[in-house]
Amino acid sequence: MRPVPALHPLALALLAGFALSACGPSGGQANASAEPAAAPSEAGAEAASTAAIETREVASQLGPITVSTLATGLENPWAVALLPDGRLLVTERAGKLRIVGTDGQLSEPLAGLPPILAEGQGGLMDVVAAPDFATSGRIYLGYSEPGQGREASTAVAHARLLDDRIEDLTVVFSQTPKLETRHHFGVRLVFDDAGYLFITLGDRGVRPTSQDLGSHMGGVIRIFPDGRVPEDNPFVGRDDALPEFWSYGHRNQQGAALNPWTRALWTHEHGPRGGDEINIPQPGKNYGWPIATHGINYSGEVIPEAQGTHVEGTEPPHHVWEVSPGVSGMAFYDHERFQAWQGSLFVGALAQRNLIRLSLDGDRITGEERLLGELGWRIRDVRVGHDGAVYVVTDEIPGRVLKLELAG
Ligand SMILES: [Ca+2]
Repeated sequence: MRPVPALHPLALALLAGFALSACGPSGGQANASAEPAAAPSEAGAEAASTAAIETREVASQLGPITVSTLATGLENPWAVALLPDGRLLVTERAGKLRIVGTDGQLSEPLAGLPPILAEGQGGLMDVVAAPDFATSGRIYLGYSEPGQGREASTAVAHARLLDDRIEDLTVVFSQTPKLETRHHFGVRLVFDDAGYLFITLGDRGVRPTSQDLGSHMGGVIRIFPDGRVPEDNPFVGRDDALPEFWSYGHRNQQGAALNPWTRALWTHEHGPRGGDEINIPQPGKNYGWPIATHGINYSGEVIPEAQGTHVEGTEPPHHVWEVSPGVSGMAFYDHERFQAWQGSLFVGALAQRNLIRLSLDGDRITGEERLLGELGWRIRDVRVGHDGAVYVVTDEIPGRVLKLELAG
């Protein structure tokens, strides 16, 4: 069992001021603002006296988009999962998991989480509902798991979701070896139609590990939902490789989704300075990092291991941004509600502070539009809801859960 962590003073302040910005239209709850640094144009002083959902309209190529703030006051929210019953699950990197109820109420942090190393880029990251959530109540969490001393790794666990806690937590994957670095943990979780669980990882800031099949770093992992390794994984039976690998040579993958039309896994990854990529990972293939990259180091120096943008034996990216948006979160739009968005791929941008909408023709990317830029927020995650709305979280303090609907 994990001891209940002491609340950070900031968290206490936030909680004290938090009365749920997200009541329904008839909700009468008073709302003390949880936005100490809000600009005058934001909720600011008005938020202290309003209980309604805050909405605004932004322009786009396909017409105005209504942006509703469903929750605010969050600490670096990282992922939003849409549950079949209409509730939302939201992670905060600091190690909290909350429910946004169908009445718009934001819950207190749920109890029962595993030990989480919330430092640097690590913390509680992804959350998804299991494919059989409606009957099992099971969710999957991706997070950084502390080890001995300063060591940590990315790990994945499932648990049963109750109203105020999670129960029966079981770790199904733990990246090996554990390292002392505090960045490039990945991680996104995707189930395919056959029920396999894909886990996207990062290189933990130790570049050569991405080419080392003896360490999970830089891999796309494929396992059964209970952690067992499928016999048909590409490296099963090889002495020099861990059997959980699906593909390798990735840098830091914070976006992944199942293409709803081809049913294939798509992922994206951060380049260093330049060279953010989309890949369609194939079994056993090498996606090149760090020997093949379109990017250079943040210092302006070349990557020491890099041999060029394309290297024999490695797969070129399906799509590359020569200037890095800082990609995080990925969602295909396949819903009848907003026909104009049908066939789009949404990707969040952290560094460039907007939401990317890519147009697709089959697998081919034919166009790009940037949304929400005027709001100035780092976009950490994007998902399409069962209601056809697009849900986004902002990597800020206070961070928000946003709902996007195309007007008209
Ligand atoms: Ca690559």
